[in-house]
Amino acid sequence: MFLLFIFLFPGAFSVHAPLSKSGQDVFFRRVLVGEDTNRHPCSRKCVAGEAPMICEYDFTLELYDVLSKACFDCPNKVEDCFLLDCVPADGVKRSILTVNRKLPGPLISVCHGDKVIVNVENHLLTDSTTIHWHGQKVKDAPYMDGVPYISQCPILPESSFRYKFIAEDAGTHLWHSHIGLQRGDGIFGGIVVRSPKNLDPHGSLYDFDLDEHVMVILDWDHVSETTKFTSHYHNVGDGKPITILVNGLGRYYGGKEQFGNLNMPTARFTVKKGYRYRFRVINTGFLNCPIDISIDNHTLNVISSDGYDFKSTEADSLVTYAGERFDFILDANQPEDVYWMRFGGIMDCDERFASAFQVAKGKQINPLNHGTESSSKAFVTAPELESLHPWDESLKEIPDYTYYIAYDFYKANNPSFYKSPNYDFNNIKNKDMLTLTPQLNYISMKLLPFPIFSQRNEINEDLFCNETTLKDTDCKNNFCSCPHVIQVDLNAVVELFLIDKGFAYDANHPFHLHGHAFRVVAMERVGSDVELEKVIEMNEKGQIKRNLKNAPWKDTVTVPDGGFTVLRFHATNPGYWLFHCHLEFHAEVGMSLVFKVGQHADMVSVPDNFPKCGNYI
Ligand SMILES: *[C@@H]1O[C@H](CO)[C@@H](O)[C@H](O)[C@H]1NC(C)=O
Ligand SMILES: *[C@@H]1O[C@H](CO)[C@@H](O)[C@H](O)[C@H]1NC(C)=O
Ligand SMILES: [Cu+2]
Repeated sequence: MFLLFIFLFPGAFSVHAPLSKSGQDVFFRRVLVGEDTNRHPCSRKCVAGEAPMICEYDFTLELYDVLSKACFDCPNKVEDCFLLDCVPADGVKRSILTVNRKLPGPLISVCHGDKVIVNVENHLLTDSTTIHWHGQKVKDAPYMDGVPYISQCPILPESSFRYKFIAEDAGTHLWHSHIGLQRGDGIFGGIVVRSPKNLDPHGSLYDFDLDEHVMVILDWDHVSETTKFTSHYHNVGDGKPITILVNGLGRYYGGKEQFGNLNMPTARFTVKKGYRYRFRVINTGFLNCPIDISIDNHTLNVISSDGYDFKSTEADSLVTYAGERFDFILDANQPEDVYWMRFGGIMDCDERFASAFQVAKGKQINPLNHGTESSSKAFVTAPELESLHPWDESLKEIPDYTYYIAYDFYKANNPSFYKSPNYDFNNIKNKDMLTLTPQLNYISMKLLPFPIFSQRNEINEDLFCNETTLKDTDCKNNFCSCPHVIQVDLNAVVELFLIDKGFAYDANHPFHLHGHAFRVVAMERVGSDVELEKVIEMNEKGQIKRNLKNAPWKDTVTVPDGGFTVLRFHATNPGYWLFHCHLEFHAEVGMSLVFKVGQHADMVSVPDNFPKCGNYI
């Protein structure tokens, strides 16, 4: 639904004072008390040639609740909704997980090259955790990538872990828990890595780039994600969120019994007439609910995605998928007034907010289920966004590897959902109780019980699987689940075909690659469904049109249902890197695989005292 105002009030905007130049690394620590009013010293004007800072944050993970004691009279007294530690959400009480009793958690706002330190303290009582820095390649320290059983062991309850990485990837990013179902319950926040404005190719297009214009969007429900998950996979529950939150605020339009919640405050962004503002959008959705964003009486001048710039592209609306980030410029050129910003759920989003949304007219960027096959001028698809970054080897004519990764929801007798002989897949008479399994090349990912990067000396490669090792196994008819690892040589250029066969339902899977960004060179919808063989044939006959000139860089991308997206990445970061659907309900049932880039000898060594784990027999 439509949750925001833009206020065009003269003077109602703030500019941060640049910090004094220190000349050296300065060590700052975020004070927990009063952090809402005290900006972290690292959130500063970024100036070319200034020394990087060390930016430390404390993250305390806890079980928490919407409209807790800290909220006093919220929403009857709206100011109370903004008290420290009050999580108002959409005004419906439920159990949540938080970092520092905030939703979203703290924003990490730093300059390019700063060193980020995050002290994670896990007080989740029974859950372990890890935090992933989505968009940062952590090249110097791949064991800081925050993926359980790949880069590190889970951080146990009542334990702590200190993450350290260099903010080497400028742009709009996010951090989130990478374990189980914690992200959708609240363990997430934004990361903004700024470059000096005079080095930004779009620097002359905007006047302000403020932390208060960062927008974190999350689909939302009134039960915990675990409840939603078990009811979906073991019962008749759907996977549709009932509303969305923008910067932790929202309204539920669910009927009379919820009427009081129409008083809930929504996110508001203040701008001053006559100036141009850079907005940074982060979609951290966990369900299959892409969000279409538009602003009444304004256009969006979209300039970058996932930290990479492209030619500025003016549009009436912008679609974002889970895990994606987009930056746009808002020109406050309209009369002073309050304008709604509209967030339309355009897929498996609850009818109550999907139906309230009118399909935006005009030009749309990153549309759902469209590729370059459409000649409509109304759509700008990802490969048509013209990168401003120079041509590089990833766009060479012939890649070193081509992999086809085809997927769909399959009628697999998956022991996670069924049990033979009592209620095996074929015994289920009630169609509503049938759960199909999303798989990549008919394989469900099963991780090893120890982290394959940090404990790589313990790996027995015979346990890894892929299409080659399974060539004599009938995974179409027998459920296959194993550590799915694809090996590529260091510095190779890899072309990936992601094929959404689209026979089962109309779904949408945004894919995210760790450790690398990729170029989106092609995207096409073939039909309402498509077989892998058809796409291979199209490729072999030279029928696939690639943008090898200036395809945009991204790290998360959509694939049209019944079509494909073609990615190119230059495998320059040695390690084990997860590649997965960014919908939590899919990733957690195995819709992922791992790229092993280079050999163990190429990989960064792990600190001696790095935590270890594994089975005890
Ligand atoms: C916004 O656009 C609508 C529809 O074109 C128009 O009726 C309205 O007056 C505009 N609002 C302002 C404040 O200009
Ligand atoms: C499949 O896995 C095996 C065993 O780890 C490995 O030797 C082989 O290179 C892998 N194949 C591909 C295509 O990555
Ligand atoms: Cu998915």
